[in-house]
Amino acid sequence: MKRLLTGLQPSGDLTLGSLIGGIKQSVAYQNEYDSFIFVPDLHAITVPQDPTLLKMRIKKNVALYLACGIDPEKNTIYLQSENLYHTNLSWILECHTYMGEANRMTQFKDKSKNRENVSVGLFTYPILMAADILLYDADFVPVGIDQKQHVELARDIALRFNNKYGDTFTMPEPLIPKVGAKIMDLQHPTKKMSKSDEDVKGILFLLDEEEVLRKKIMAAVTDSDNKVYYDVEAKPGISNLLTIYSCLSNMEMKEVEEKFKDSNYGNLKKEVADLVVETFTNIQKKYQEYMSSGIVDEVLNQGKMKVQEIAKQRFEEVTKKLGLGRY
Ligand code: AQP
Repeated sequence: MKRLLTGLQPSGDLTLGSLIGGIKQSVAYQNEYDSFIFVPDLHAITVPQDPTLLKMRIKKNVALYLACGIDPEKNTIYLQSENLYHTNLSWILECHTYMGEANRMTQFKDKSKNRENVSVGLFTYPILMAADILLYDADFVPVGIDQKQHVELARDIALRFNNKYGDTFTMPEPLIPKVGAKIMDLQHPTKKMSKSDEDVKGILFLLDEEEVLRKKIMAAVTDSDNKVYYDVEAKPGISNLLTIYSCLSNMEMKEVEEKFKDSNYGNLKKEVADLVVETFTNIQKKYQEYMSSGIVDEVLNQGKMKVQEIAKQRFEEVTKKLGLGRY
């Protein structure tokens, strides 16, 4: 069975973008693939974090994975920092990555913009992501379009390593949704909706209350021609709302455009808000149940044992090939 792997960093509360770009794809494929989903807490500390909030978000992430439909019977669920092989392998991969390759990562350029004291960890983050993927022989990695480049870097490093030391790593492939590969900020529709942005007016958090969700959607930035159709260049705000509707209703974009072709912007926003509220309310109910049960620790304990065993074997194979150690 092919393996699929995904993770959503607890750098902020999960958003509609996290749901559509990451979790939804894993849910859709969990019957077909051996699915791994983890909490990349080591990635979160590439930018400053409040330790109390971070600890809280780790649990919230897992409860939200389950509430969004990740089945613990069909998925291996684990916490990155509980398996030290991720960072150990990352170092080895760093030593097989060229500066030029790392320098090309556009997400680093975006995330380091307007930020003081950027950490080296933020720069090398894609290499840790390569270790996350290559440690477990992942065949597929569901990602939004912004992370495609990171999966390609993992492929390049894997190929280089395999060529030099013999067949070791599986070549991963990015799985990018046809629609919704980039959900945009409602206030800045040419910018990705990101969970750690300080201005939260354009971000739909999975745990936002109904009133807040409706307010944010009704205030979404659009344009002035009052015609509803999909055109990302000319109408980024409206196209984003249509994308959200298409992803949450599972309707093709053509059908969504047809449905709203005679609507004004107010009606479109109201229908998007209704659908978002319905989706999020269901998730929130389940989330509360999972948070108050012991299931989060249960699944993380099970996942930890399983992945440590797999990672140990892979890491020992790698160190042997490199000539590290005494035996
Ligand atoms: N807005 C989005 N649209 C589509 N996909 C998205 N993803 C995140 N936001 C969107 C996808 O979700 C997966 C997990 O991403 P992540 O949380 O580990 O990292 P990220 O891409 O850095 O997400 P954020 O929200 O932008 O986090 P911060 O603010 O901390 O940088 C990935 O596949 C991602 O593409």
